[in-house]
Amino acid sequence: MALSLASASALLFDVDGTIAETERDGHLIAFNRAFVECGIPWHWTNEVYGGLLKVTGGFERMQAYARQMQSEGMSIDWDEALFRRVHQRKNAGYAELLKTGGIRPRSGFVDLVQQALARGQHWGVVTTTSHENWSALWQSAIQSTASLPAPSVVVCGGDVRRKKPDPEAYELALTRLGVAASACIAIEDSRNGLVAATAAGIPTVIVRSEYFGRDDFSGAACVVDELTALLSR
Ligand code: XBP
Ligand code: MG
Repeated sequence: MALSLASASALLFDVDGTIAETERDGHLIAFNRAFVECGIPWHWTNEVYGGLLKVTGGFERMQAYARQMQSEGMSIDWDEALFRRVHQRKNAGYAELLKTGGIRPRSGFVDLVQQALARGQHWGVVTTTSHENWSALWQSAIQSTASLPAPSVVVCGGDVRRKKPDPEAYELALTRLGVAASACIAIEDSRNGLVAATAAGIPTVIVRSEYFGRDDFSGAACVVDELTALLSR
């Protein structure tokens, strides 16, 4: 791997799929439970969800699915307030699932952050999920397994007007950190994340994840199967 993590000023991590595999055993289960609780006649299979993940943001994902249903002649009345409630229920259910301890950081994540801190580097989080979901993951899955100092910067979906693949979230992280794009390394798992980070000028490492392993990663500085492969680089 030509890219050296050691010379970077900051490592910027995506969350879902990168820090932890949160989708299949977290968000997907919580979405389906929320649909039942709110009387929405939807059930997303693993396969359907895999396709829907091309849309970043859980609320936007529901909107995209409603449009898809409509185009297939299954008319769904899009009631914004109702779907906001569904999304809130999904997020509450996601936080409950995290408390049961079934989701853990990906192998190598904690070591990678500790290595960065030992080198005097910053670590940060740039995600399209919400602060609420990031906090739930941080408290239930990360702080409970390792004592890590909080990230120097956290940019979430609610902080930006345009979510990934738009570079806005990464640009905001660079501004808040006061660090040049070329001095950072982004660690992402999806094509959308790669496009967002590289459009902000940040060299990007891809770690393959459950749903995005076969995405087109051209433009990535390198692609690895696990975060452990980045240790000592
Ligand atoms: C992942 C996402 C998120 C989660 C759900 O983005 O697209 O939308 O699936 O989160 P990233 P919300 O990998 O960039 O973190 O329901 O809170 O949007
Ligand atoms: Mg991701």
